[in-house]
Amino acid sequence: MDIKVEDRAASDADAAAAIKEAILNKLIYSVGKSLEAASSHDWFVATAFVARDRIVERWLASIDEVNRTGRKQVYYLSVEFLIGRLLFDALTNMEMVEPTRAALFALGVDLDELREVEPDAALGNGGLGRLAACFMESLATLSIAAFGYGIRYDHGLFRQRIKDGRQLEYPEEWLAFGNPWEFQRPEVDYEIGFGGRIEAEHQPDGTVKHVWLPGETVEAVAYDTPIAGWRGAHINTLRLWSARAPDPLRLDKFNSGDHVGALMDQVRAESISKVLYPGDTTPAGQELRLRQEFFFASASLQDLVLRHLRQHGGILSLADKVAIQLNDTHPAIAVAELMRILVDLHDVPWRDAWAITQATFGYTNHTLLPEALETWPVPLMERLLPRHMQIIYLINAIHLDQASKLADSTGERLAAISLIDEAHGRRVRMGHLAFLGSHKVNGVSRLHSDLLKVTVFRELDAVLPGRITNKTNGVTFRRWLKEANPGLTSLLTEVVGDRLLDDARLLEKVAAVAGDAAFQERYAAERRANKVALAKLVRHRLGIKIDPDALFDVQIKRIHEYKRQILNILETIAVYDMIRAQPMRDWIPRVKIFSGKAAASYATAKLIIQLANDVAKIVNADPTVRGILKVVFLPNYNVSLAERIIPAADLSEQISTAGMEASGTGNMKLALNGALTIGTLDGANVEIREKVGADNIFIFGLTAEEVEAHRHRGIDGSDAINRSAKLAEVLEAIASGVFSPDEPDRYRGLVDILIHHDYFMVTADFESYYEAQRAVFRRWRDKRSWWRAAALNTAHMGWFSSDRTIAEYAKDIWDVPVKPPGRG
Ligand code: 7GP
Repeated sequence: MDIKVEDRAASDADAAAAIKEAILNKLIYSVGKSLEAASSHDWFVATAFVARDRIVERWLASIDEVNRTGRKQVYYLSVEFLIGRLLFDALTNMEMVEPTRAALFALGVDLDELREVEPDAALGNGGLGRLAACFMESLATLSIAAFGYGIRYDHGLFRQRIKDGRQLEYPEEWLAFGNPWEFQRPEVDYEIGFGGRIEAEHQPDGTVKHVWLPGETVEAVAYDTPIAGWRGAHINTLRLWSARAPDPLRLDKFNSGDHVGALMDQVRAESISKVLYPGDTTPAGQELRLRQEFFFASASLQDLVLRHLRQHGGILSLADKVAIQLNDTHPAIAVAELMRILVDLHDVPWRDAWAITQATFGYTNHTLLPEALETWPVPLMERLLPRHMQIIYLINAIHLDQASKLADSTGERLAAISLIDEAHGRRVRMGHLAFLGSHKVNGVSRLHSDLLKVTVFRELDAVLPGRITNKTNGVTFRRWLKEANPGLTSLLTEVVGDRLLDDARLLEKVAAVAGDAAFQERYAAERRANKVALAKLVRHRLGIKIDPDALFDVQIKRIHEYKRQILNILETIAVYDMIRAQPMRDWIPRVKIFSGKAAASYATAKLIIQLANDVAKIVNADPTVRGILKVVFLPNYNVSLAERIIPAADLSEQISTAGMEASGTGNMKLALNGALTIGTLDGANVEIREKVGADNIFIFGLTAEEVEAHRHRGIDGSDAINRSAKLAEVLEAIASGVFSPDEPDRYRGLVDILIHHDYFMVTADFESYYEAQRAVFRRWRDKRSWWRAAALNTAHMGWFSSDRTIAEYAKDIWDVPVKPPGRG
């Protein structure tokens, strides 16, 4: 053993001993438990506190440094932060995993067991929320001074259970046992107004000052979670707002015997931060949603303006020192709120205020789906936010006036770019407001950004050219490579060196060994270990036995018609039929793995879940396909489950209708971990193909342009079905109740949609998808070729690190410097 190694061993042992002491201390004095009485949860909390202490030391130093230098700060406003579990994020980025493992081991506790005890913070639905979480990590890693601002929902995304094949929703309770990562800041508390009236005060200089007198106020209280960057280089804050009533109860009512009525105001106020995405099918639900959005946008702006004034004195320098990114339209009301703060509260002239606002905001769009582009009824806005509605009218008047002076202006164009949609009962277009109030608007993949210019923002782009730009998404490799797949990460580190997570582009070096038999063997061995672990999980949760040597074919994401889980199910059934027809052929054993949640009110998506489960039931019970085909629907998809499935996936299903998936980020996580992609030319798949090479990805189906043309001709699926006997047979089986013998008509409606109203082009793409799957099989038979392709996927995915994405935002949108991570 050379001296250096000995030294390191000694210092590791010292580190472990120190952590052990610290954990014991926390267990006794902060958790209040003895060694003997401690539950796994107690050990988890004690360990989290130890990691948090280390983070806090650097956090305070980071805050101090930012204050001292007065450098520009980035504020990321998002109604979703899908952060998941934080223990391994904290330990990994503070480089404490191994000593902590050793320390706990010495105490008779298994770190991996503690990992499972932590609730999964599901403060988001899907891609948009997880992206915000990856961005927070990369912002800290690149030492950008940043805050994440969002809502501290008491209940995150619902817990999904599957009963008789159907999705049931249950409230999620991530806070039931407390949250060791956060700091409540009762002193950081802002008043948020709603309703009321506006007084116009005429000033001596002839101007009019508007004073908003809200009819109702709610308090926003801050809860801070420190977010550590890689190697603990810099620590930022995730500040989530919780709603409180100004008065905890009406004592007069209470004493007069109305015990429930006394709490009404409190219940009404606190409902704002009660649940993520309250159902908005009712007017009351819509109003609550708008209240949530204004609540967190206003609290965040009040907070950052106050910080700016303390640090820099005057409000006029705001745009030099502050960049605010709007994560989709949910925080878009912030544009009007900042104008109100500047004009009404700080007496900034309108034109200057507008220049500051535009220079400060950037807006990221995450979807082209028209139904997801928010609009609010004008009457609701007028009632809830009367002053903001006035401001929106004024912004709009100036905007339309300028546009009307352009040479090619038409009435049609003005109607299209107006902040008010007059065609659907007068609604405020929040996407347009975000667009106008920002200096840059970005899509999240190249294709998506290009499509923005010809679809939802076509007219605005014509009037305000150059504002739309692209920032292709990325994912943090600390979580999605190292934490999720430590075995593969060590192997890769051997090849590229231990700066892998500092500079993801180093992964390119893996390409040189991708064809090497010895390397492939080790790569495959890591995959197999992950598949064995997933098989164990499936067995444990569902009682289904799956073969780790089968091809794991994985589709994990929200359930939505455009994501086309149904296409995957149709192919499954087609293959199932073929195997039954010729059971003795040399079939490739395959496990189809589905996981994902459907929005509670989205009936078709829920029916698709049921179909997947019904098919699973029939297939898994059929002795003819035993050992060849299994179908698994893993309930309650969340970040932690993704961390288990992704490293075990062989094939990644990214099969959305082209032109509909803004980017996708699961596609990146899976390819990074060496799954080969089967996908359409949609979202970031296009760029993934460019990076990994067309030979190492299975592309099929209509392009976005072809989908457009096809839809123009009509969306009846009959022709496609008539051309494919396989497809016709599969649809007939589903429609006639083969998979729902207890209710033969269950899927007739679903099949009718495919036949007569196939907006998502399932039937049009079926044959080409089916053929692509056969190409997958052929490649799988040639294991050398498969593993080479898998390794090349890993090698070429470095560009999809969220460090790269964030560095681009920093340079092109926020104008802040980045400091790449690394030792020293
Ligand atoms: C998602 C997009 O569907 C996905 O393609 C993208 O990768 C992700 O955002 C991150 O950019 N959108 C949402 O999650 C969402 O809620 C509605 O969009 C606003």
